[in-house]
Amino acid sequence: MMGRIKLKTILPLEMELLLNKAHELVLSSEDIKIYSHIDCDGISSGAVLSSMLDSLNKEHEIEFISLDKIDDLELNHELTIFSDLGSGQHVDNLSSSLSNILILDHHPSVRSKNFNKTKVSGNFLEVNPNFFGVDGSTEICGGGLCYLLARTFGYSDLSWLGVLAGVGDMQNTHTGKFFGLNKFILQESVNLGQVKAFNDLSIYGRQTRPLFIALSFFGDFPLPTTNNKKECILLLEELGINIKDGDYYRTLSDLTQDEKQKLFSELLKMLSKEVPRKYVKHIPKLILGESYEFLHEEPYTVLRDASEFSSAINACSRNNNADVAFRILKGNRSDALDEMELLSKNHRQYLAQKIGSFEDDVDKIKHMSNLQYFVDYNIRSEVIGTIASMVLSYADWRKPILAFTPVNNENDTLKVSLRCSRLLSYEGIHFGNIIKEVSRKVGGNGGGHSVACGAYIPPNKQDEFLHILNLTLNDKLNI
Ligand SMILES: [Mn+2]
Repeated sequence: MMGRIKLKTILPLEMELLLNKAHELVLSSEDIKIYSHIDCDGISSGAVLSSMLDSLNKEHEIEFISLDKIDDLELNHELTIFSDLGSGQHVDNLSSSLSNILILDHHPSVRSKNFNKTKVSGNFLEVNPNFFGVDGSTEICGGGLCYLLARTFGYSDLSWLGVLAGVGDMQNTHTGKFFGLNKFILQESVNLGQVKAFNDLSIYGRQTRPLFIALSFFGDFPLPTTNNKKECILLLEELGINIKDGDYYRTLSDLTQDEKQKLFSELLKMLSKEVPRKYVKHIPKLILGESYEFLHEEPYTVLRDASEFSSAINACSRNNNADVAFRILKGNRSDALDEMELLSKNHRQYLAQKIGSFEDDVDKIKHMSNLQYFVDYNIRSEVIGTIASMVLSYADWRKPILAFTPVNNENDTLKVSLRCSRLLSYEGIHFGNIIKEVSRKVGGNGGGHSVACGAYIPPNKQDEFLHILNLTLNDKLNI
């Protein structure tokens, strides 16, 4: 299925040398602290590093943090590792002669490759793929980098975590599959029999959601089936696809190849009707993609499918329980799993309740010429992006949607999340880069992916931010 890749053909030599230095630094340290990002990629990164250090019998502590906490850290361990964060921050300012610093991050760095380390006390090692022409948004994520380090110690069995991290970080979103170093890591986990990779319909909920429900959430823009389970049941009946098998509702993973083919053709027809002709060529990318199954996990659980697994991890982290996800990633399949189920259930209920308010009142969404937005101070900032994605299905898919909510009760910072249909990005627009520029202009900071990104801005700058963004998008949105 996959063309074989040799690591040495895709891993730049300089990066390999840096990883070897990182290897030495870890080996020579006895007292280690890890700070990792509090999202799926960051928690997976932490799980890789912690498992690696366990195997090496190295004392270590781990903490999952958000980016705004970094400036206030005090480093007092022999070695401090920053994973999935650190590059975008001036952690070099935190250095002290007591602590060496290792950064394993794939985000754009505030430093250059040839950063002058003379002002830094102690060792300072930054492993960042972007320094070496490897794209940190599509070719490797934080978890992947941590895996490459673990691999230098021979721990190939952690490769599945690199796959999960990549999915969680949306590294495969644009093309529907992994390539570069991500593909290499995938290949290793496939060879070990940990992961099965296959092309499939990209309908979320492959293992755990009844198909007719999964289908009702499908689509980058509203379809007759969107948020309409009755229509979904009718559609499946028309296609001759049974909804149930005995007493059980069938999931996408139960469908035969023939049934999937029928559903694919139907979705292709439905979606193509909804978009301007020049976008029709992109439609298959919205319906099909590579999917990843963890073969050591039970079928019909959220752990079996990589995108369901990463959502469950996000449900933990967004409810301040990164530790639960971390324990599961390190192998706990008992109490942590129960906790995750409960968190996921509460998370879904919370989302449903918040979305309900948009069903009742579509006027909550305000429209400008090139964008649409809503402000809801009752939505927790950790989930505002998730809600924005869901609200997009009630809004105009031709424009991005933005959502505003305060970061905390002090009301000193406003969080903005932006989401849009992938179709917009296929024509070359990258909202992560745009929001970075615009937020900077109003004294904030931001960034992210082409179709999912965000920013933090001063609370009194909302209107100015919207105005500048709207202007910036003139001539860019030509859908
Ligand atoms: Mn990441």
